[in-house]
Amino acid sequence: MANQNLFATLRAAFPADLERPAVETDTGLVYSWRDLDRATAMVANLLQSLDLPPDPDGMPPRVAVQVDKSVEAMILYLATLRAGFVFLPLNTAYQSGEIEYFVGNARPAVVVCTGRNFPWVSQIAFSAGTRHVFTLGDDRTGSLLERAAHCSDQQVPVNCRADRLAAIVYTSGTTGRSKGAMLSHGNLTSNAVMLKDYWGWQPGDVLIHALPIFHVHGLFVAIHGALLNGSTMLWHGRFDPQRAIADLPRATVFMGVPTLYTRMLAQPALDRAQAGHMRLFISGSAPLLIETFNDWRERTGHTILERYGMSETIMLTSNPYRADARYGGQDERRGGTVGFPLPGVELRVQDEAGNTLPAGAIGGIQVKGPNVFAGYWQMPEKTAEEFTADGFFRTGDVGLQDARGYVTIVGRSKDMIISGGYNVYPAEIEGILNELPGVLESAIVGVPHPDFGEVGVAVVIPRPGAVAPQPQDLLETLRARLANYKIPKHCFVLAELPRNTMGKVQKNLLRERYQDLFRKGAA
Ligand code: MLC
Ligand code: AMP
Repeated sequence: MANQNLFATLRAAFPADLERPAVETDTGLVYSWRDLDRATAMVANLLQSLDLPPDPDGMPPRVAVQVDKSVEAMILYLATLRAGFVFLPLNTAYQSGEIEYFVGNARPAVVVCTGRNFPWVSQIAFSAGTRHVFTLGDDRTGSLLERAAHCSDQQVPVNCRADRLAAIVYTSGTTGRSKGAMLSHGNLTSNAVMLKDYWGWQPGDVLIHALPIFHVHGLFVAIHGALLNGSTMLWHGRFDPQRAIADLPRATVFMGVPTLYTRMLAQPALDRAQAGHMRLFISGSAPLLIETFNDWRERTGHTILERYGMSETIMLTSNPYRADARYGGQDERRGGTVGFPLPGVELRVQDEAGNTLPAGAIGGIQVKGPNVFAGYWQMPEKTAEEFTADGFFRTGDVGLQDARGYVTIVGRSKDMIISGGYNVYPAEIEGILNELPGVLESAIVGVPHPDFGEVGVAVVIPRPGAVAPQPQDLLETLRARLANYKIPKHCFVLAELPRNTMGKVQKNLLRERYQDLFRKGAA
């Protein structure tokens, strides 16, 4: 049986001429395919030399990584796959309380962090029993590379089966703490191989990589796509709309969350000539407004291809790249929809009683396929809750599939805000606010925002008789405890929350009340 290690599949797709550029960075560095091969071998050898034992139940050791975006951070990801260990990416915005939870929950054998965060991250890691903490800067500094420099640049990718765990991606829950979605080599490989065909990757494609690499979109969809096609990546350390537009004439593929598209549209330099060399613009992770879809077509002549996915499933649906007989030959990218279930993905819409609904009816979206994760890390009861008896995963998204097969997402049954492509869970923030002195209760709701699509607004009710808390103080306290994108963009202190006759907080009324708070010109 061939090796099912994802790295082996990616490596087999490297071009024959390893001296060609694989990555060109916005700081002027060029990495050849040979550089990627050698560097991933060296880091894989370093990880293997640590003699990390598997868990008693056979789970491979985890490598938890909270570092700034860099090519070396990508190399660390690929090396972890290569060595047969489990990659655990962590958003750089996470604060100590959040990191403490992830490290305590996943019990990584290795933690890699930035030099500036080493004092507190290493303390958390060592207290949780992690034996190895390395540093990695975005300027090729740190103990990880220093140690790897002494390792051989030859390494045979660890032989593994498709169901071997490759990555754990934490996604927050509506209640309780974050859950680690366990993705296997088979989940990642099947999705990547299918997308290469579906999105028509072709020789000569060049990808602008401008997304963070600690979530599914930038880490898996973008990187796997380029590597599997032997395509050069133009690597942007952080998204800068001017730089992205300036690179369009050298590129053919761009992937972004909707905020990236609206920020580029705000630049006068974006026009048809500048985008003339491009083949494909892909959007996902959050709803793309029809205005953005239309404005983009008008300004650039390109129709954005919107797709839909999740940490638990990687990519699920996509608008067509070209007419495909399997989908009735449709080639229209329809704004406001997320397209067809991808090849191999079964998708159905069910009501709460578990009846599968006909075309056009709105209900809960459920999915099944080789891309769907095995379950949540050490949370069998949460896993069982999210799967139906016949093995479909409940996405928590609400939508419909029309008679032609196009899927439209109309809402979410999960109480979640998507802000600039990041998920924010109200329960996590409310839980902190409710514990603060002077606070009786609170509610976080998502409202429209011109830049981030949606942002959180906090409504706080003071405890009777206590000194009413000041909104700025509450926000400051949250800032010290949570990743910055989770901080509500506004805080109101009110006398009471609207409730229905059952006593349930009516978040819909709060959303209505504040829906114009950030409308252009109203903020
Ligand atoms: C930054 N800020 C945000 C924010 N990003 N606020 C709300 N939502 C966000 N997403 C705030 C910071 O808190 C800070 O506020 C200020 O903006 C400046 O921070 P920054 O880091 O300099 O911001 P910027 O670089 O402009 O980042 C914006 C962004 C970034 C849109 C480029 O958020 C981003 O890269 N988003 C992409 C997320 C992504 O990759 N999602 C994929 C998930 S995978 P202050 O007050 O502290 O100054 C997934 C599955 C799938 O969903 O289908 O793909
Ligand atoms: P995450 O948990 O970060 O993987 O986020 C997954 C969620 O992002 C999905 O459950 C959807 O709610 C949302 N999402 C992803 N792509 C789209 C899209 N194209 N349109 C609307 N929502 C999306």
